[in-house]
Amino acid sequence: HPPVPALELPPTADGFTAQFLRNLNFDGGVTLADASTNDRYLALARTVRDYLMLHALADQQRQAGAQAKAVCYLSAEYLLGNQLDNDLLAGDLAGVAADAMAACGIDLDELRRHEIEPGLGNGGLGRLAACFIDSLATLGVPSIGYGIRYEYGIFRQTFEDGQQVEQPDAWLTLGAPWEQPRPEAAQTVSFGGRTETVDDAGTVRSRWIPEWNVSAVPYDYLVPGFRNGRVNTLRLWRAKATDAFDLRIFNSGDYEQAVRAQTFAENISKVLYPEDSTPQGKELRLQQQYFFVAASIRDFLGRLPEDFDLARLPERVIFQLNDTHPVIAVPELMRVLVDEHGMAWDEAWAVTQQCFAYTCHTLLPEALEVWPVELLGRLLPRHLEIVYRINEEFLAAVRARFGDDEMRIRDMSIIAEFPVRAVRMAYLATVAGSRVNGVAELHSQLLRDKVLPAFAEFFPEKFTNVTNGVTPRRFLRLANPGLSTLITDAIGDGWVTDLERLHELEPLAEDAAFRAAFAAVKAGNKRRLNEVLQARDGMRVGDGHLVDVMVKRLHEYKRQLLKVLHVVSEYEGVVSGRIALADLQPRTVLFGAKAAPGYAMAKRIIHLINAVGSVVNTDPRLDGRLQVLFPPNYNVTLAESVIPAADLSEQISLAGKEASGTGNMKFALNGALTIGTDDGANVEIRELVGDANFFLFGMTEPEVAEIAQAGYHPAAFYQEDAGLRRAIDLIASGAFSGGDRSVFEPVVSNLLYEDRFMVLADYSAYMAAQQRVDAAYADQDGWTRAAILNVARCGFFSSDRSIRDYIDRIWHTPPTT
Ligand code: 26Y
Repeated sequence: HPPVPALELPPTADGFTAQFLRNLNFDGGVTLADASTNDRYLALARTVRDYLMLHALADQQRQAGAQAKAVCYLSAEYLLGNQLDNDLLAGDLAGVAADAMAACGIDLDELRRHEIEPGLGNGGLGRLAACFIDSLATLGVPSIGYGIRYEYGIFRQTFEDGQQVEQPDAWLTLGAPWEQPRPEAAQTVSFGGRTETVDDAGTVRSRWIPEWNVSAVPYDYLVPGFRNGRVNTLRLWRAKATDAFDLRIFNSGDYEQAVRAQTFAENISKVLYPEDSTPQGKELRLQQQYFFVAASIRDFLGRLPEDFDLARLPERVIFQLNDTHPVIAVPELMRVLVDEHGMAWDEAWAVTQQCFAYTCHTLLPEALEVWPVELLGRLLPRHLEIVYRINEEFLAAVRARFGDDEMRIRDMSIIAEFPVRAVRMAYLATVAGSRVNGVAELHSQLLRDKVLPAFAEFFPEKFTNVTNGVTPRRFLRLANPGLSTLITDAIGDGWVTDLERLHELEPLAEDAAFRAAFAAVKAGNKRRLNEVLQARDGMRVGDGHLVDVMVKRLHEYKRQLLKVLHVVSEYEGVVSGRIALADLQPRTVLFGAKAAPGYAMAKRIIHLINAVGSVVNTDPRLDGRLQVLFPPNYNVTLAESVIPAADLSEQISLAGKEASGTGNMKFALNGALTIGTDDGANVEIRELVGDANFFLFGMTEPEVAEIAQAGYHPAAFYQEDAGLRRAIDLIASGAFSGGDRSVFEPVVSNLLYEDRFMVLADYSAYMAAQQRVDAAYADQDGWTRAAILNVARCGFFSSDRSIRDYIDRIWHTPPTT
C-alpha cells in the first residue's frame, strides 16, 4: 500500500507530542487548551499504545507463518495493576513521554495518579497470571493470555466504623484506552439444552442441541516484552447477547422480555466473584468459566491453517489451566474434536491429554472446586456425558492396575457421591493433564502426599513443581526506582531481565558506603509512602519507625489474628507498665486486606484490626511509638508504594496452608526482612537468604499434622501463657469496642474453642521471634546488611525463572526470535 506517515522509531519527543495531540484532537475531540485530566490521560495512553502497536505489527510480521508451539494461559483472573508506567518502561518511552508532556505543559504525575488499575483478580493467583504474561513476552515465548473482561473487578473497599463496606469497581466508566475491541473476532458460546444420539454410518454418536447462545467479544490488551520488540496479546472476553437470540424474541413482540434476555446474557462477564478459595458452586460462575474457555479454544483453533490436522494439535499448543477455574476446557476440547471434527474418541483423548497441564494453587480441601452433576447437566449436558466417559475409562484403568478396590475407586472417582453427586474439577484436571504442578517446593510435595496422593501413585510422572515468581520489571524496577538506580550503578542494568545477577551485590553488603546509600533509599521510600498514604487516607508512618507490613487477602489461615495479638500484647505491656515505653522499639504496623464479602469471620477480623488501631494510635501512654495503619482498598497500586518502604514482611500462615505466597518474594526482593513460618515459598526464601537474615518461628507442617492428629486444644495455650491470656482478655473485655464485650466475642471464642489455624499454638514462638526482630533492628547497620543480602539472594524469584521452569518441565515451547 502507499506509504503512510508512520510514527518514528526510535521515538522522539516531537513525534510523541504530535501523536499525542492527534489522539487528543481526533480520538478525544478536544483541543489541548480545553482538555480535562481524563482527556489528557486517554490521549497519553493511546499514544503509548500506538507505539507498542508498531512493535506488535512488526512482531506479527516476523512471526507470521512460523509454526511454533504456543502457550495458551487460561485464567479467570488477571490482576494487572496500572498499565501506563508498565508500558512506558517496556517500550522505553518514559523519557520521550516526559518531554512531550512537559512541552504541552502537562503534569505527567497527575496523569499517572488518574489511572484506575484493572483489578480483574482477587489476589495471588490473579497477580501471578499478570506476572507470567509479562515474563512470557520478555522471554519471547509465543503465547496468548485468555480471560474474562469483567465490567466490575474486585470491589473497592471502604471502612465505616472500622467495618468493611464494598463498593462496585467501575473501572471502565472513564474510558478504556488500553484495550482494543475486536467484534469481528467474536465467538458464539452455547449453553443448556439436551443431547441426542444419532446413527452416524453405523456408529452411535451423541450430539448437543443447545438451548441458548451468547456472543463472546474479544478485547485485546498489548503485553509488551521488556524492550525486546515482542508484544503478546492478552485476550479478554466480554459477553454480549447474540442477534439471533434477541431477534427471535423481538419478533414475538415482547420488547421487555428481549431486553431482559440481553441483560441475562451480558451478566456473564459483569462481575468478578470476590471469593477466593471458598467456591460457592454458583451457576453464574460456571457460566463464566465455560464462556471464556469455549471462546478461547475456538479462537485458538481458528488461528491454525484451514487444513491443519488436529491429531497434531499438541505440536502447536499447550493450554495451561490456572487452577480448576478453566478445567471445563477439558471436556470442551473433547467435544470439539469428537463431535465437531469427527475424531475418534481414543485419538481425541490422546490429543487432549497432551494439550493440557494443570497448576494447583491451594492446600485447603474446601478450596477445590466441585460442580454438582445436576447443575453441570443442566448447563452443559454434553460435557457431563463426556466427563462420565472419561471417568469410566479412568476407573477401568485404576481397576486394571489395582483390582476391585472399591475404597480406592471411590477415592479416585472424578465424580463425588456425597453430599451430592458432583464433578471434582481437580481430579478431572489431573487425569486429563500431561502435568500437575504445585507452586512452591513444599506445596508440590504436600500436593503429592496429602491432596492427591492416590493420583501421585497412579501417575507419578505427571507431578512436578514450579516455584512461583514475580516480575522484576514492575516490582523492583518500577516500584523501587531508588533501589533500582543504586543496583544499576553498582552492577549495570542487566538484572532487569537476568535477576540472578543480583548476586553481584553480595560483596557490597560489607561496603559501608553502599549500606549507607541503601539505608538512604529505604528512608526515601518511607517518605514516598507517606506522601501516598497522606494523600490517599490521611495516614502516615512514624518517623524512625520500623515499618512492619502484613498485606494480603484476609483469611484465617494467613493469621492476621496472630499479628493482632502481637500488637495487643505490646500495647497491654506498656499500659500495664510491664514494658517501659523507652524500651519499646517504635513501630508502625501496616495492614492491607480485603475480605470476601460473605466471609463473616474475616470481616470481624478487619473490624478488630481497625478497632485496635483506633485505641492504640490515640492512647497517650503509647506516645505514638506503636501505630497501626490499615489503609482501605489494598491493591496493586498501593502495593507498589508499600513494599519498597517495608522493613519487616509478615508471612505468618500456619505451616502447610499457604501454597506459595508471592508477596513474600516481593518484600524480600525489595530488602525487607521476613518474619515467617516454614510455609510455602518462605521455605525457599529462607534457604536462599540464609537463617541469619530471616526470622523463622512456629511449628513445621509435620508438627502441625501431629498435634492435629493428637487433638488440638487451644484453650490449654491460653491457660498456660500469661501474656497470651492478658492479650485475649483485653480484647474480650471490650477495651477495643467501647466496653461492649459482644462485638469481638465470636473472634475470642473461635480462638479459644476452635482455632482451626492454631494461632494460639504459635503465639509464644511468634512473640519470641518479634523480640529478635526488635533486637536486630536496634543494630541499624546490621539490619541493612541483612536487607542487602535479601536483595542479592532473591534473584531466583523472578517470574522469568518460573516461566523457564514451565518451559523445561511442562510446556516445551522454546522462545522464538
Ligand atoms: C474457586 C474460587 C472461589 C477461587 C477463586 C480464587 C478459588 C481460589 C482463588 C484464588 C486463589 C489464590 O489466589 N491462591 C494463591 O495463589 C498464589 C499464586 O500461586 C499463591 O502464592 C498463594 O499461596 C495462593 O493462596
